Order: sequence, then structure tokens, then C-alpha cells
Amino acid sequence: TASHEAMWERLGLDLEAHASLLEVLGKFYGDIYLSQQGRLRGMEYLDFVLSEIHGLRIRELDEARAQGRKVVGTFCVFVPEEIVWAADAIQVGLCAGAEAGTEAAEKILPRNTCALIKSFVGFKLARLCPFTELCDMVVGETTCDGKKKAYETFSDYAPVYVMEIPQMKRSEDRALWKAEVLRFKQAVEDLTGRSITAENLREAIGLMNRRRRVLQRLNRLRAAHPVPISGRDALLINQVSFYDDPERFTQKIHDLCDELEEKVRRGKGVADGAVRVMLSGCPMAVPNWKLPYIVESSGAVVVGEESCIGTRNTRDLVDEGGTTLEEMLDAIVDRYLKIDCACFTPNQERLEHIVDMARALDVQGVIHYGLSFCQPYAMESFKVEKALRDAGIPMLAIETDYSMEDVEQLKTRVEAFVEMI
Ligand code: BJ8
Repeated sequence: TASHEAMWERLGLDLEAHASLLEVLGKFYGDIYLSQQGRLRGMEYLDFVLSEIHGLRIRELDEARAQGRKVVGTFCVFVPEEIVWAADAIQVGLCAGAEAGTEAAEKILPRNTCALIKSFVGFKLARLCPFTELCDMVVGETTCDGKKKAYETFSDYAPVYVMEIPQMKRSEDRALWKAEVLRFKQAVEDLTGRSITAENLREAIGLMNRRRRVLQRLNRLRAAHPVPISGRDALLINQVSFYDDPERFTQKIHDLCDELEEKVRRGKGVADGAVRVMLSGCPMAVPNWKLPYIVESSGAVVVGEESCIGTRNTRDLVDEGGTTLEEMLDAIVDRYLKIDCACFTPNQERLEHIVDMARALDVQGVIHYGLSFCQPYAMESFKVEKALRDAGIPMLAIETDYSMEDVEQLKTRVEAFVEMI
């Protein structure tokens, strides 16, 4: 609408390029999402949120900023959200899943950089992302080498703050991580001018845990036979969790889960007779729906995502037993250190989680998803395959980016895998 356009212009977007991005996105969404049969009523909310991805949510953030609240953008689930919300700031996920802007990104980054990094840098350079433009602070982190170095470049264009993430999980590493969490707390307090207290931190811990719990509930329901929701829809819910208002989102997804529960009770599902598979690996940021779409048009249905836009982000809660600020901060430090990202060494717990999850969801196979040029996940895929083989579960390793060029080729491989299992 015209009022959205005025807002986008004020935020400095390239209106023409942005309009064509939204057009492509709308078409893509129609083909992949709206074409599904027997859609859940609860997905109407997600359809609406997505149709307003750069509209109403941006307006909300814009208005919040006008009232003095700050917006903090992140690219990694390591950034402790409780700290941000406790200081009454708003956190949004910025990692991007579209190819637009790649050309611009390749002027300042090597071509052999993963698509996720190129995408967030490209979105900024091509002035396509209103979320990025609204951020008062953008938090980077020292996870993979690609991101670590890209933030140095990105800091020429945005107010970047970098957290150091340890690479091991010994007591020395925990001490480093705790120091980083405290340093971040200070930075957020400086940004917002608000102190983090036991009281506001307790509330923020509750808020984030409630959002994790509803996503856990969704994941549990996907273990049902037949599965009551498509993998695409479930992925979208996880993607939207990164930028929607957390309270509203939690309520809406509980409503959707009520509907799913009813479906499960009546033995109704999507994709009757489809082969159950799980995805594992790199995150799929919105609007990266490529692989689930390919899988779900190849006789299979995705029943789980072992990824940061999936269970890696929702599996662990922050312990709510603490009463002092110090105890709560320790609980946050411990919870985040459980994240089993492939950037850690060793990372045995990820292998265990994958096998456990594959069994709990009763999958017939796992598709390991690696973004091209992502070394940590590519390296680990061999271990994942072995762990799954030992458990009697077949795995297919896919490496790809955001382009549509290899869709047919991937489809052939996925179909062959689905037929074989
Ligand atoms: S905790 S998975 S969100 S780092 S795909 S940019 S690793 S080259 S995204 Fe991640 Fe945090 Fe880990 Fe999760 Fe690098 Fe690989 Fe690209 Fe990646």
C-alpha cells in the first residue's frame, strides 16, 4: 500500500528493487504454500504475517522505536535473547534466505562464501531489508570463519557488535562465554539506558521459554502417524518465530497446535503414505523453502528440522529456578552453551541428538542439508552419516545454495533416495 511505501522510502529502501523482491516472494509463496490442499485454519495467521513481512511488523517496530524502544538484529541463535527483551528492546533475526542482492555482495565478499552470508550482506547493500534498516544494533558472532570475517566488512554499513563464541565446552570456555554474556548485557544496557534486573530478566526468561515450549509442542505433534502438518508449514512457523511479536506468536501457535491435536485425534494427516524424512544441518532462513518443497513434491514429508531454524533453537529451556540476577545469568550462560552447532569441536552431542530425534519422529531417512561453502556442516555430515548408519537410518547429503538452477537435479536425487528407503 501507499503508506507502506512511504515508510519504506523513509527507511532508505530501493523502492523499485524492493517491489520486485516482494513480487517474486509473493509468487513463490503462492506456488509453495497456498497451493497445498486442506490447509490448517491456523496457517491463515502465518499467511497474513508473511504477506505483511515488510509491512505491518515493520510498522510495529517503527512505532516502537518512535517511542524510544531499540531494535537489535541477530544472525545466530547464540545471542541471548533474554538479555535483549529484559532491557525492553526488541530482537529480530536477520539471517536471510533469498538470492536477491548476491551480485552486490560479491563485490565485497569472495564468491565462495555461503549463500546465507551473501544474502544478509547483499540485502543491506542492495537496500532490500527494512528489518536491517531499523536496527539500532546488529549482533555478529565468532562462529564460522565466513560470518566472523563478514561482520568486519558489514560493520562499514551497520552498527555491528560482535560476541565471541567459544569453540569448545570446557570450564575455561564457559568462563569466556560468561564474560561475553556479561559484556553483552552491558552493551544492551548502554544502548537502551535501562538496567537489567532480576525482575525484568525473570520476565524475559519466561517469555522466551514460552515461545520455545510452543515450538516444542508443535514438534511433538509432528511425531504422529500420519503427520498432521507439512514440513513447509512447520518450517515457516519456525522462521516467523524470529521476527514476530513473541507473545502474540506464542498464542497463535498454541491455537494452531490445538487444531493439530484435534487432527491427530481423528487420525487425519497430510501426505498420506508419504515417506517420513527429517532434515538436518544448516539453517533455512526465510524465504528459503527450496529443499522442503523439493522433498515434499517427491513422495516424502518432512517431519523435523535438526537445525537452528528448528530444534537446535528450541530444544533447551533456560532453567527458571534462579531467584537472583546472578543465578539467572548463570542459567542463561548454561542454556546457550548447550547449543550443538557444528562450529564446536568436538561436537558429539549433535550426533546423539540427531539419532534420538530421528527415532522419536520415526523417520525412514535423513537428508543432511549443507549450504555450499559451509565447511563446519560439510565436515560434520560424514560423522552424521556414520552415526545414522550405525543406527540403521539412511542419509542423503545435499549441498546447495539459494539459486533455482539445480532444482531438477536435486529432485532427481531426492526421488531416488525416497524410493530407496
Ligand atoms: S549456532 S548453525 S545460527 S552459527 S551456513 S553462516 S555456519 S558457512 S549459520 Fe549458524 Fe549460529 Fe551455528 Fe546456528 Fe557459516 Fe555455515 Fe554459512 Fe552458517
